[in-house]
Order: sequence, then structure tokens, then C-alpha cells
Amino acid sequence: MKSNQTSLRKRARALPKVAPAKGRSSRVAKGKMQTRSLAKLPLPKELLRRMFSLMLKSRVLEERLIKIYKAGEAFFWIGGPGEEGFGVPLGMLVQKGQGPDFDYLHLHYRSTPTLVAMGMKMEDAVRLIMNRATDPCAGGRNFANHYCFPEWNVVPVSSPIGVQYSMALGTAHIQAKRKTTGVSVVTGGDAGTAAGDFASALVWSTRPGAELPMLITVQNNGWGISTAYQGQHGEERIADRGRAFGMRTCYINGNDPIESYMALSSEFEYIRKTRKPVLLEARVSRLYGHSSASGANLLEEEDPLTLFADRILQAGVLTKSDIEKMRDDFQAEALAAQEKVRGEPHPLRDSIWDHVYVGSDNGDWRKF
Ligand SMILES: Cc1ncc(C[n+]2csc(CCOP(=O)(O)OP(=O)(O)O)c2C)c(N)n1
Ligand SMILES: [Mg+2]
Repeated sequence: MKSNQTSLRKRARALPKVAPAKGRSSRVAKGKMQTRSLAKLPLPKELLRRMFSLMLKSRVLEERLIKIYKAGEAFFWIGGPGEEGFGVPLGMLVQKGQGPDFDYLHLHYRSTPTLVAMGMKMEDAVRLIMNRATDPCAGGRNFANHYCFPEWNVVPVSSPIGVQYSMALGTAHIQAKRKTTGVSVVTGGDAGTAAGDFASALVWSTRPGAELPMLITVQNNGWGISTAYQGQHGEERIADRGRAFGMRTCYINGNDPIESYMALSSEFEYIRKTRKPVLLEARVSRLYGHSSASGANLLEEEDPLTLFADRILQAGVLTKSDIEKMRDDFQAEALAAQEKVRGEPHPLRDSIWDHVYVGSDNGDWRKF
């Protein structure tokens, strides 16, 4: 086990740093985002504070989920530490609500930062990982980070990777047909883009005259479990694959929340206005490895949270003691959530077929 962890750590170190974006698909990354003084930070102070606070909250929550798993109070952990610099701005910018007038979210299993930014309560993430009947996503019957919030158009996260790209075509089609301003947002990992569903999303979202209002995103962390990106992709960037379809593309450093926020703002604006799709690739980190199956231990990769903390400390947006207080408060909140949820019931066997089919008319397949 130990040698496995060491070799994972070594491999993580061997990953290339996020390269500065170049070429046609790098509108935002070419901007002047690398400034280090308050005067030049291109977003309002209050927004920066809120963004940092949500990133920290998401990280503290994920670390609590890992502790819950390691303490034997959950069967499995998978999640998004390392993706806060992209996931939080995404959650802050979606038009949240139910139905085609609002954005749909077809997320994958690293989306805690997005849900935290949308207002998910910590205890709901804890209920999901601890498989409690009180879990609003699945009644205690799904994996950690497999969220589902119908009231926010967050469709159920699927364990088979990639399928969300073709599911998103359906909601985007309705949004296009009804001429709403809603966008169908889809997220996924780099390895998942090898699945046919990803190609289907590119093909079906870009049909001339029948384009779909989709924000198709890929969070590229350089890994598909233990398979390195470099050995699998002939293309320089995943975003480049959109060029063949004549669609707008964008490549960003997802470890920089300011760059992410600005890129996502302008891509959302473009899609809401033109009703055409965008393919956006964000380079991110995978800070605790793939999942509990690979140990869920901290690896040496670029950490978007500490990088952002340095920037906002230098810029005077927050002080060290502000950050410490925030962290203490979030840690207390996460621990209280665990203690509360520990006392909640597990689902009983009579609920096993609930929500398997809409309306449950055909829920009891054994009668077929
Ligand atoms: C269709 C399918 N094939 C294989 C798997 C097993 N699997 C789970 S996660 C994963 C790697 C996914 O890597 P990537 O898409 O880059 O996302 P990441 O986990 O790196 O965020 C694989 C192969 C699966 N869940 N579904
Ligand atoms: Mg990956």
C-alpha cells in the first residue's frame, strides 16, 4: 500500500504544470490575469471574498467526507478537491432554478465545489456519503458526490463516465425549442472524452441551423484513474476538437478562479445570446487522487486554494486571521453535520425501488 502511494505521488509530481494557453482557443488565458496587486485584480473585492470563502468551504467539506470514509463511516469517497478554482465560479454563475428557463447541470462526480457555490448544505453531502434515508439526492442509495437536486435542474450524476454529454443534448434541445435563455451545462473528465457520448455532444450541438445552447466543459486533471493523459491523446488540447465542428472553444487554467470566473462569464453570455454551444477545457488538479480506491491521500499538485489565498492576502482582500476564522467556522460546521447525520436512519429495504422509474408506475419490475 505504502509503495503504491509513493509511486502515485511521484507520478503526480511528474505531471506538467498548467501551460499558458495559446492559439485560437485561448481567448481568456491570454488576458492579464497574472497580476498580484489589489488595484489590478479584475473582480470586485466582495466577489473575491465570496469566491474564496466558497472554495474553502468546499475543500473543508471534502476533507471531512474523506475523514468520514477513513473513519469507517462510509463505504467510498470520490470528489473534487483541486477543482474549486473552476467549480466554484461555475456554481456562482449558473442561473439556478427548475425547468427549461433555467440552466441544467449535467455534472460528474467532482462537483462538490459547484454545488457548494449554488448553496448546497454541508449536511446534505454528508447524508449522501453516509447513505442516510434523509439524503435528498438518492435517499441514501448512491455514491458520494453523485448529486441530484431537481429544484436546481441538477440531474442525477451518473457513475458510468461520459453519458452526461449525450444526456445534456436533451435538455439543450428543449431550451432551444422553447427559446429560453437557459443553458445546458455539462462537466466531465479528460478520460471520459474518449467515450462516444462526448463525440455525440459535439456532433449534435453544432448542426448548422440547429445549434444547441450548451456549455460543454472538460476538467482536465491529466489522469483517468491511473492512466496518464499523455499516453492517450493525440490532440494537443481537448478543446481543439471543437474546431472541427466550427464551434467556439476555450482553454483556461481552472486552478485560477479569477480566470475561470471571467472566462465562464463571457462564455455564458455568448451562449445566452447566440444559443450556440461552446467547448471549454479547464486544466485542474486532482489533489487526493482518484478516489478512496487509490487511497484518498494528499498529493503534491498545484493547489488552487493556497494559490488564491496567497493572491488575496497580498492584495489585502482578506487577512490571515480572516482566513483562519473562516476555516475554523467551516470545520465546526462540517463536524456538526457529521455528528447530526450519524444519528439519522439508514434507508429501509421497502424503499429500494423508490425513484427507479418516474412516478414509480412500473417500479416493481418483479411483476413484469
Ligand atoms: C463507462 C465507464 N467506463 C469506465 C469506468 C471506470 N472509471 C471510473 S472513473 C474513470 C476515469 C475517469 O477519468 P476522467 O474522465 O479523466 O475523470 P477524472 O476521474 O480524472 O476526474 C474510469 C475509467 C466508468 N465509471 N464508466
Ligand atoms: Mg481525468
